[in-house]
Amino acid sequence: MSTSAVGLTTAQPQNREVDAVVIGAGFGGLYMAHQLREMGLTVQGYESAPDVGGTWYWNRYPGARTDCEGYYYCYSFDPEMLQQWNWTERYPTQPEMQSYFGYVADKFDLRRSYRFGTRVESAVFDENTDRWQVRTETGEQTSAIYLITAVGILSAPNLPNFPGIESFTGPAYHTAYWPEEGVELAGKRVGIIGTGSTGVQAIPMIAEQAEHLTVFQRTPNYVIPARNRPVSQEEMDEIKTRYDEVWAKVRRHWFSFPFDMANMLAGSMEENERTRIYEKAWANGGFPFLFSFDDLLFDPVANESAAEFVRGKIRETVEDPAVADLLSPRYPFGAKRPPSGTGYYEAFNRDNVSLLDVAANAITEITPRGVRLTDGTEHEVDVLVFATGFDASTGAMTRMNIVGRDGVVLADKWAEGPNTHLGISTHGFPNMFMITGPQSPFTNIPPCAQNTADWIAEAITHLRREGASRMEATEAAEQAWTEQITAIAEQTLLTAGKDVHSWFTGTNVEGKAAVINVFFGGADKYMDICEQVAADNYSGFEITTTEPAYAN
Ligand code: NA7
Repeated sequence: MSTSAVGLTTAQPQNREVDAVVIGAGFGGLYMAHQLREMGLTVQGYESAPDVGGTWYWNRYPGARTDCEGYYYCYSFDPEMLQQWNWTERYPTQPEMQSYFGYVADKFDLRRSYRFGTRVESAVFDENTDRWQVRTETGEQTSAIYLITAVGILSAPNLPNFPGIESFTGPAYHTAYWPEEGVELAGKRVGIIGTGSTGVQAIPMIAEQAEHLTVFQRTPNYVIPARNRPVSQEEMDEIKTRYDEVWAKVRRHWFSFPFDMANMLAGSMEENERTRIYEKAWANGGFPFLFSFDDLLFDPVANESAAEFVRGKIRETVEDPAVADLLSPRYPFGAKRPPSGTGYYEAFNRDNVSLLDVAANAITEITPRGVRLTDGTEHEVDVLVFATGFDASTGAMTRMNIVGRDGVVLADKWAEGPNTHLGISTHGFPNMFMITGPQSPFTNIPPCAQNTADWIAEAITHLRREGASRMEATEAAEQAWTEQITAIAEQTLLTAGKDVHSWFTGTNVEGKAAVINVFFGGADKYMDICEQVAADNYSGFEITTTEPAYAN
């Protein structure tokens, strides 16, 4: 097969052969497709959304915006792009992210390699040909040597199985499938279930539009004020002069942020001084609050100081003490991913917002007119919003029918939790590479996704150079990686709230295996490990050099 054709147009015939199939047109997939094309491989991309953007295509709910600042929540691979693109707000909105993806896709002519509005139904490894047979829901079939999944950590929506959910007579939406044309909320009684990062962004916006908003809260969150603001051209121009430094810092940071570590410990600091530092971080806003001290995620005393600081802010902001108490988390700060909010706690001071505790008084059913709780009360709403999160990390992978060697189905293999080497490869699934896969770090995603795509591109180059037909994680390596990520997570407080539903541990989805899904050793260390593995001739991977499946 020729590898000289670069990219495929959407007019290609069915049942064709390509070098690589890339699933997903978000940060990971788009860059992977670009890289593979640059290497001279033929690429077919599939994306279920009608256009590029991945999670940013789908999440159009009111208030949807990034929690990371735009200037480092983006690609860094192209210096020209960094100089051309201007962010207009500190935390870009969904439409601004969508424009950014459109800009990137246009610049590198990436759409021609994708089939949009096309969901992959199955990918089956054919051991006779060493090729993946990929089938879409539209019946299209493509075979590829390499299968790269870039399906996102948080992309498979979680809709809890509430009895009676089908009976609701009004419009109901999961936030991840918010209609493009928007939803008319004015004059409506709206109910929202869920107060994670999504609910936290949506609640103040919906409260401004709806006649009444009822918030069904199961677990409160530690919400840090985002302090969003416009970014002036002067500020953008200044940022552009120091992008090299920005990316160098990102590479060295635990969560891929362009910040230095605090070099301060809250656990041993005198209280007044500690409070002064928290106040400063609170005024600055956003994720950096989490990094105001280096021990917040490790030392229970330090952690409680941050937790109590936030609880104090909630008491200061929320006028009704009972509501403030209900909004105050009791689990360790960071055990659930802390959201950034704009006017979140303030929204609960509005006359048209009410907060219900569905931990103490759980939702028993959705009725035709609203939501019924354990105490029998029915809360009537005209519109129901499910901000109930995602079957994170593994969901988007296991919902596809991926079948590896010996007929092993990925969903079965991972029934008790995922096991991978580096979050990139799993034993029994040769030449399948995952970007932001389970057991990879949860960080500022774009830099990490880009880094992993680079790693995969290098690995594929290595395979082709060696004339190798298969590469997959060894069983021993993935067992070691699984043990390592579990041990690391247990050293942090991120898993300390064992009773807290969290997508970090799979406990947010009913019936899902409760295991740690994320590498919490730091994105910087993770990238070091990946580099070392490559330098060690891909240690932990089995590379088979049999009859090549392609002519080089
Ligand atoms: P999250 O953070 O998983 O939040 C989901 C919310 O939905 C959370 O408040 C849940 O309560 C609530 N939920 C889920 N199931 C139920 C049931 N059965 N009853 C009541 N409440 C329920 O998802 P998000 O979309 O907000 O954010 C996901 C990530 O996207 C975020 O971390 C960012 O990285 C971007 P719970 O806390 O489980 O008690």
